[in-house]
Amino acid sequence: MTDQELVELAFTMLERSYVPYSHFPVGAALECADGTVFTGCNVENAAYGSSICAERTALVKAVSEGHRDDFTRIAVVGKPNVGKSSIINKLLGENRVIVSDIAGTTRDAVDSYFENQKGRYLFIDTAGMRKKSKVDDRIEKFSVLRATMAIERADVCLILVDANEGVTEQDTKVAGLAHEAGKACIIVVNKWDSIEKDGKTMDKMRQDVMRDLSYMTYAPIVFISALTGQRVGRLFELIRYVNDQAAMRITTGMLNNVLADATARVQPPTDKGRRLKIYYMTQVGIKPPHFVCFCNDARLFHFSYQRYLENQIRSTFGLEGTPVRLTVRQKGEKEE
Ligand SMILES: Nc1nc2c(ncn2[C@@H]2O[C@H](COP(=O)(O)OP(=O)(O)OP(=O)(O)O)[C@@H](O)[C@H]2O)c(=O)[nH]1
Ligand SMILES: [Mg+2]
Repeated sequence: MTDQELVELAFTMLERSYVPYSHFPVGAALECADGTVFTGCNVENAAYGSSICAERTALVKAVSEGHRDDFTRIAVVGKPNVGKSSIINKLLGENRVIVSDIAGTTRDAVDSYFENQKGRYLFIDTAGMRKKSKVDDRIEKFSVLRATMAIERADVCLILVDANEGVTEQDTKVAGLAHEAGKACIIVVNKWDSIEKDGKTMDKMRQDVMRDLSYMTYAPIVFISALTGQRVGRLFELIRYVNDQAAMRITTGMLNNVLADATARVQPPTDKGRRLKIYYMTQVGIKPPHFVCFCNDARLFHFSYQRYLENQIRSTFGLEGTPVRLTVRQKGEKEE
């Protein structure tokens, strides 16, 4: 495909709007009339960016990226205009993806590979998830689908929240997708520069976030500004940290020590004189860490006791930033 054909294709796609384009070439470059160059865009984003930045004067070029497996994959998710693209540009130290105050600037997932002394990263910029409305039902569906696909591909999700608005319904939805997918997560409160603060603002907001995303209290919360760059650099270490935590393997011996302590401290529940007995526990998977508990009667293993065990495991081993899975098996049940 020639560059000219690519440009044509990109604009045709734009006019049709909202068809899943993920199979189109990534690695396009865009040069705006003012000389700003964006690299690593996909065609659609480049074309859209050019229509914002200049009157269809973009130079769009396809570059094949090839397969790169040893990169930590990070999905940057959140509602339109929260600053997803801005954060990626700041992390990469260059204008890799297109930023504007028009909600819906990023139209499809855009991959940016990046390497520094801390590691190798693939940042996936995503289309912001929009508010549900009857008129835009189709758009809503696609933005959810796209975010879901990006989350599926990722090792770590950066869940963006706007400091001006706090956690909104859409944020809860995005965070829920990442949690359900079992991905390591970091909650990133962006636009920290733009709110009035006193000594208590950060603690207050941290508490609000933990209350609103109560199923995700394992996720670290950071307060940054993609505009000024405040604390953005810390994300590299944090990404590596939560990714390592999600890949942690705990030996059966260590797990059963925790189990013995936990059951001695808080007795397992009983029902009609029958007490839950947990025989042993073992880890069967990583990313997220997955534990299987063998017991005498799964019906006695109430959710609250599972939660208690999970907390005991977390307080011993950390597992920060990652959800965990706990499967209960009754003795006699077949192992898969
Ligand atoms: N004050 C302030 N503005 C920011 C910050 N980060 C981003 N912005 C602005 O917010 C607007 C949206 O930024 P984008 O990075 O395009 O947001 P996005 O989440 O990628 O948006 P979509 O691609 O439309 O979903 C732009 O005008 C940015 O300059 C920040 O930390 N502080
Ligand atoms: Mg964007």
